[in-house]
Amino acid sequence: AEVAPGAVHVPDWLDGERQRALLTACRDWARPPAGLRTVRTPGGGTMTARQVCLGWHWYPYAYARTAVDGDGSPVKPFPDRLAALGRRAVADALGPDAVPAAPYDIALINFYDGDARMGMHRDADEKADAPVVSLSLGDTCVFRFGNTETRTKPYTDVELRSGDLFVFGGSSRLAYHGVPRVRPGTAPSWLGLAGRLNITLRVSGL
Ligand code: MD5
Ligand code: FE
Repeated sequence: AEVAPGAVHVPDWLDGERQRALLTACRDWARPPAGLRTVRTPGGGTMTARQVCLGWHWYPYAYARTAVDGDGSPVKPFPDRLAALGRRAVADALGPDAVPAAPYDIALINFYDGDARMGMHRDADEKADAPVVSLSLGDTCVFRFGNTETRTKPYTDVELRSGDLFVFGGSSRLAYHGVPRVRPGTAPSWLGLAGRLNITLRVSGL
């Protein structure tokens, strides 16, 4: 379903086997060194979703090659199979002509427990305008897709469930968005995940 120009939601894009395989890989990537961390914001706050990065390490508001706000270790490599997954996601959601020439080279993996949230923000730290690919695992969340001008209305709330794909391209690439709530206990029982996990694939342009 196209929520806005270039913003396409594809429910149930990942089958159960792929969801389980991705979850296993995410648990592995979350281990030290350069593993899961709490992100501290410049104002002295902390993000409630914890994060691990592959390829490039994101910190507010830039990218580095080491976990500069974690243990300082080199960031884990970005696997080729995630680049292939990113291309396939864009082709399925937006069509083959929308697949970027530059390879996907960043994964940001956010872990949400039952009361984690993500405030309204824009993703503007990449130097490329390639579509962002978002994959959800575990608990359902309310995803708030906003506008390019303000953090406030108008916005559209969409429920993202385990296995869903969302691609943000075109004029939606720089829209404000956030996760106002997670619905605890809604993950499929066969997945074995308490909480929600979101993987975004990005082109750094770096
Ligand atoms: C999440 N993550 O569910 C979301 C999914 C983040 C983040 O927001 O920055 O890690 S990615 C949503 C996204 C990316 C780029 C553009 C737009 C949404 N958008 O225009 O709405 O953890
Ligand atoms: Fe974002």
